Amino acid sequence: MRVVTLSDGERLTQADLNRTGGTLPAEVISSAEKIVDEVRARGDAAVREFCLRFDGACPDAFRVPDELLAGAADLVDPAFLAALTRARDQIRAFHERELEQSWFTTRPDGTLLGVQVTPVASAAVYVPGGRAQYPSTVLMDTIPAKVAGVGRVVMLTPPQADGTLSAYTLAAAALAGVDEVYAVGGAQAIAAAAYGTESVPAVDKIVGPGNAYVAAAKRYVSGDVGIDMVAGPSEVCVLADATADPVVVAADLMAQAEHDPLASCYLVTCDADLPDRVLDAVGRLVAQSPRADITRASLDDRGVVVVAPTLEAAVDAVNVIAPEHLELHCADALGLLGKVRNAGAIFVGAWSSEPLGDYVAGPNHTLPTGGTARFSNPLGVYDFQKRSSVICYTSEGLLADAPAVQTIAQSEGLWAHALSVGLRRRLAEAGRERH
Ligand code: HSO
Ligand code: ZN
Repeated sequence: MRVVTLSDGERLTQADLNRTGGTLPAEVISSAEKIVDEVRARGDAAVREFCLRFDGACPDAFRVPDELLAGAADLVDPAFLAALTRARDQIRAFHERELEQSWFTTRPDGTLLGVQVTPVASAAVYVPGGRAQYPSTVLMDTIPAKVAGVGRVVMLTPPQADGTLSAYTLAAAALAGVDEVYAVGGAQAIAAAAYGTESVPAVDKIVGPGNAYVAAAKRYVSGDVGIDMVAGPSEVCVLADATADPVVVAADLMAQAEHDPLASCYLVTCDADLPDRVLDAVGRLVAQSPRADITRASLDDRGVVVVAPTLEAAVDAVNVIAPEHLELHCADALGLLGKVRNAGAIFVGAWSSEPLGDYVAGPNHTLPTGGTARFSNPLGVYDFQKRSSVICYTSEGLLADAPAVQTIAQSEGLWAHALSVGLRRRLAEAGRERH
């Protein structure tokens, strides 16, 4: 891990961070866009070609039969099913609290104003295949859609080498309430969900993580279809003072590093002795990890230790990093919470291990990465809900507001705007005289 030591009054800068993992290479962008264009033009035939080229296998029919989906739970370990059921119930209970309700208000003249909240009609959940196949992500991406009331939730995921899908992914899909599953992955899956093909339905919103091609394709189709975010590699930032347990901190950094050689781990501390103790512990623990190579690559190439002169300066550094996950290992962790401005998820206190949030706590684990926590949110029910403004005037309300409309319309030179309310104004005045 690279060490950055801040002097008094010095602030962490973006240049101090090794953040390149989220940038999409130009070749990836251009080939993802070509794939999308081909699928949009030629439908299933193009999807089939890309499936064979990239996955080496293509099922006869992309749609997984409902019987396979329904029967998947019988094929997996009962302990896994019980754990996933616990996770499902807690994720659902948390997300139910996010449901936004329609609201209406009336003015004294009877005019009704408000917001009508409606779920998107259909959504696609993209689930990566290969090394990064996570049943937990199936739950995290599907449950908020179902809680929002999305009628049709389809899941797209690349087939395994034999053309089938893993029973674990299918069991998670069934448990989460996915309506239809398609064994299609990559940029071709995003294109199919965005524009529709003979066998894959077009949807209104596409969510879920994926490789660089999937990310580039999502960015390309966004606008024609809604997307959640363009997710980059995973990140954790541990903010620790002298009370932190170096072995626990080491384990938590490694829990993120083992995801991906491109994952970024940050240790921010105001205790100059802590980093060496944490790195010693990492050295001992990593030797036992079956994922030692990935873990070391991530920590060596992308890990950054920030030593700040005070706790305040350390918190400021955290806000500059704006990490996907933040853990607070400090004496007054809860007291620091209000000082954290930028983080996707905040794990407060030493008991709050980040993997609790990955799997079972309830909040979503699809989170803003690469510093985008400055302006974006965890995936939530609100990603599947949209709002329509509602405006319902009475004649009294019209009479009250018409003069202002006419004045503004005149200044904008929009004659028919003034006419539209002017006509009604005369009708309302006539009605008023009749009473
Ligand atoms: N930490 C990952 C989510 C995950 N971890 C899935 C395990 N499985 C990104 O938030
Ligand atoms: Zn994780």
